[in-house]
Amino acid sequence: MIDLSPKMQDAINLQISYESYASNFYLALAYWCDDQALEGCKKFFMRQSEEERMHMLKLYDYMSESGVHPVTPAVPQPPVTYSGIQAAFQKVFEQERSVTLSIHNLLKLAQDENDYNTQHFLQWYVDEQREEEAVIRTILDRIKVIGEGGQSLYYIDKEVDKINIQVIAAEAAEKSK
Ligand code: OFO
Repeated sequence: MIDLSPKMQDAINLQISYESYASNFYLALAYWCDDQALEGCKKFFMRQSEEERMHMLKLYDYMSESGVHPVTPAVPQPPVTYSGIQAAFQKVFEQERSVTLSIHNLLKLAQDENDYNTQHFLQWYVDEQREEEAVIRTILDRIKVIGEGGQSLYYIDKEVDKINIQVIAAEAAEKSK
């Protein structure tokens, strides 16, 4: 049984709400892409939405293992529309940066409390955030190179689809280790 302080329980519950929001944020974005006929981007965000849900569920399980009942959060409304695909990915980058910050704050709390189990548990999230930010940076760089006018949306969508396939392959390789 893991011993979680009341402060740590609250902080993990807050992180549950962030992961839950992230899952809905990506779901809404996937269907904005659907409206724009951006199939590759839609697939990318649908997978990301599933991943965020899995991140949330990992936190539920961690709380539950420690004998604490996790709180299922009310989730704020994510954005419904964007001015363009570059603005959408820029928003994604900001979203991921804010989650990275909250994971780092959680880790700092675990260190301050000498909670070694939670420090170890959170390392997975630290790595995950680093990888997610790197993927989004790559996409933003490619959008800058391709440009956003005329037929470039078609090429951006193809690039994002390609990157999505690479992410899925990398995850499968990681799981088979
Ligand atoms: Fe939960 O991985 Fe990003 O936000």
